Amino acid sequence: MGIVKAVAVISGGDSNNNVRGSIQFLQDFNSIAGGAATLVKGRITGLTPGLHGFHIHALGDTTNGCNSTGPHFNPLKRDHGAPSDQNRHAGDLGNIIAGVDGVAEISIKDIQIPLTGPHSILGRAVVVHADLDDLGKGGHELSRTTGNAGARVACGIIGIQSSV
Ligand SMILES: *[C@@H]1O[C@H](CO)[C@@H](O)[C@H](O)[C@H]1NC(C)=O
Ligand SMILES: [Cu+2]
Ligand SMILES: [Zn+2]
Repeated sequence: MGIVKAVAVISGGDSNNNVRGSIQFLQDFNSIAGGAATLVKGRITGLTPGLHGFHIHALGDTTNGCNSTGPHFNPLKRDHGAPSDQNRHAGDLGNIIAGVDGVAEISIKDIQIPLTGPHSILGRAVVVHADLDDLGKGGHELSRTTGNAGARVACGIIGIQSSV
C-alpha cells in the first residue's frame, strides 16, 4: 500500500473569522507492517493565543459550516478522552497551541485515525474549537462528550491527496 496521504484545507466556520490553514495526514505502510500510525502535520493561523480543542468529527459535511460535521468520530462508542487514553473517541486529538501571533504549528502521531479500512477518517472533518479541550477530566457535563471545547471556529474536510 506504500504511503497514503490526505489533506484538509481549514477555514472559518462562520465567515466572521479569519482562521485558515492546511493539515496533512500521512500513513506510511512501509515502516511498520499493518499498524502504522498516522502523522498529522500542518499550520493554522488566525487563532486566539492559547489552547484549542482539535478533533476529527464524524461527517465531511459543511453545509451549515462546521456545525454540520457531527459529533467526534467515535466508531467504538467510547467516552471522550485524551489522545494518550486507550479509551477515547478515535477523533480525540487533544489540543493545539496557538502562540501570541495566533499561529499553531501541528505535529501529532496517532494510531486511532487510519486513512484506510473500516475506521478510516477519509471523508470526515477536522475541527478546531474556540476553547481548550479538558480531555474528559473537567467535571463539566460536556467533558465526557466534547471536552467542553466550545464553539467550532474552523474546520476542513479530509480528502485524498496525491501520493507522489
Ligand atoms: C453553530 O452553532 C453555534 C452554537 O450552537 C452557533 O452560535 C453558530 O451560529 C452556529 N453556526 C452556524 C454557521 O450555523
Ligand atoms: Cu471537536
Ligand atoms: Zn471526543
